[in-house]
Amino acid sequence: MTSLAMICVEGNIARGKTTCLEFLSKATDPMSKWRNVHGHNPLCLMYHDASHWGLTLQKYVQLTMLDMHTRPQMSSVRLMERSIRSARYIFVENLYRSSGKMPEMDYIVLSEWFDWILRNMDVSVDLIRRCREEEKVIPLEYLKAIHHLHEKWLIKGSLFPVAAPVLVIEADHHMEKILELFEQNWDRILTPENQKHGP
Ligand code: TTP
Ligand code: MG
Repeated sequence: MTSLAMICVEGNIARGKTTCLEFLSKATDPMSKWRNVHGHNPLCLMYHDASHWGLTLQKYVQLTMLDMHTRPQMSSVRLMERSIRSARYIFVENLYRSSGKMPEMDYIVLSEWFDWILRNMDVSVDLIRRCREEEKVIPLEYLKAIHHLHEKWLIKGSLFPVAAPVLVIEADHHMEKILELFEQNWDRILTPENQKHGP
């Protein structure tokens, strides 16, 4: 099998990940699946009652992420919006620890699944590209909590293992400038010397 570069785009909610990836026409947005699984909307249910539906949503997010990490493809670069790690390290962590809305048992079950996947499946990553946001435009506590978890995980390295080098692209500009920065960094994103890191 030819070697495949695996790149995940991380960053706070509504910071332009989808727009950047659509611009490059290289990745699909997983969110449509979280809003419609056989006519049900687990994302909407989670926002209405996180204690009850958080586990359901995060189990489904984990499945869609695993599918995206492992799906066979011809191209030598796999570019993903988000990853199985940010679902676990940011959103599950926030539901359980920061907002306290997820029961401990749900957290443990999700974590056991996540740890099993890391041990038994190839979800390795070669590069993480992260949008950094301007704090003053984040009005909600939720976005702040999500932001701080990204900082702790990807920048300070104090939360969970970082699975790959992190390339930070400033996202506190208007969208045209962000797309320009994204294009400027495209060669760096695709450099073959990006080594696989684990886990
Ligand atoms: P994001 O992908 O972070 O948000 P986005 O697509 O709006 O961002 P961008 O403009 O940069 O493309 O998350 C989409 C929604 O899903 C958001 O409401 C947060 C939620 N979500 C969870 O609840 N759990 C998860 O594990 C993930 C990954 C997202
Ligand atoms: Mg998006």
